[in-house]
Formats: sequence, C-alpha cells, structure tokens
Amino acid sequence: EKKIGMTEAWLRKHRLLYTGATRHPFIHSIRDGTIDIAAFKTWLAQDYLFVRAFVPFAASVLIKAYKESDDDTDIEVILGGIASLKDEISWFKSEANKWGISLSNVVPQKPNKNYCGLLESLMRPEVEYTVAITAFWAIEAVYQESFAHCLEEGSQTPEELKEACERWGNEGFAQYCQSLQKIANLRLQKASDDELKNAEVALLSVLEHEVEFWNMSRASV
Ligand code: HMH
Repeated sequence: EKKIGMTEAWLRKHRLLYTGATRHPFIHSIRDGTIDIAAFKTWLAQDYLFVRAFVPFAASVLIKAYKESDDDTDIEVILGGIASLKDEISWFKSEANKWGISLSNVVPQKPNKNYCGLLESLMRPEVEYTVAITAFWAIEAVYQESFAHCLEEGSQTPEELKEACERWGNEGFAQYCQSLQKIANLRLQKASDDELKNAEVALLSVLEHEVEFWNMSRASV
C-alpha cells in the first residue's frame, strides 16, 4: 500500500474548504448550463489580471527551485508551467475579443487584489521553496479540479464555454498538477515543523482566496 502524501492528508483534513473551492456554485452553474454570461465575462476579465500577476509568482517559484532544489526535474516542470502561461495570456485576449470585452480597461476587484496580494507575499525571498511550491500546486489544482468537473459525463456545459473548461480540465493539465503535487509532497516529507506549518497556512490561504474569487465572479451579475 502506498503511503499518502502530506498534500493529500491536508486536503482530507480541510475537505470542506477544498470542496468549497472546487465545487463552487459558479462552477456548478457552468456545469448545469444555468450560468449568467455576465458572471462568466467578469470571471474572464478578472482572471486575465490574476494570470498576469501569477506569471511573476511562477517565476519566483522557479528561482527558489533553482536555489533550493536538488532535483533538476523540478525546474523543468515549473518552466513548462510558465511556458503555458504565455499561451494562456494569448487565449484570454482572444476569448475577451470573442465576448466583446476590452481587457485594457479592466479594474481589479477587491478579492482579486487580495489574492494578488497573497501572491506578492509568497514571492518574498524569505518564503521557502517548499511553501511556495505547495501554494503553486494548490492554485493550479483548484482550477484543474473545478473545470474538469464541468466536462465530466452528464455535464451540460454550454458549447461556448467548453474551450475555457478544456484549458484547465484537460488531461495534460491534470498530469502537470500531479507533477507539482509530487514535488510538493517530496519537499514536505523532508520539511521542518515550521515549514510544514507555513505550507499548510499557505494552502488554506489559497483555498480561501479561490472561494472569494468565485464569489466575486458570481456576485457581479
Ligand atoms: C483565480 N486561480 C485563479 N486563476 C487561475 N488562472 C488559476 C488559479 C490557475 O492558473
């Protein structure tokens, strides 16, 4: 029998919060086709700003991996993630165009600002690699789990939203998230009590901000 990793143990421990982040009413409304398109548009514009802030955070995780990891493959996994962010930003632009949204005029809402503030705080050099990679994994995993749910058998996701769901719900993204989780688990196995505590706090912060981000999108209609 395979011993479960720390991240799996934490997701069990904080199951309610994790479910809140990955099975949010916003996600349910995509999946059952009742979503108000205005809410989707708000999400799209706000998430574009979030992703722009996520790039330097990802770069900071890469720097920490370079300095602190003894496993070369960590860099490759993180670099792959950064490379797909370039593609993601282009996708946001063309998707915004499709919906008639001007991204240059978007103002970040409070929950978005707060979430970007968390990213900023995790970018500080004194934040350990173990803590940063745990947060990085959690941020990606929430989107993977959420959007994959919209594509499962029996879902009634509107055709025009399927491409968005595919971005994070596809099998390749799922594997990338698993690679990040594996890295986090290996680091957490060797972490000090203090690092463990900080990583768990970071995970909880990510989950809370994700819930607020969905709430924001939904409240906009
Ligand atoms: C709010 N969380 C949010 N936006 C994203 N694009 C992701 C996670 C995944 O990259």
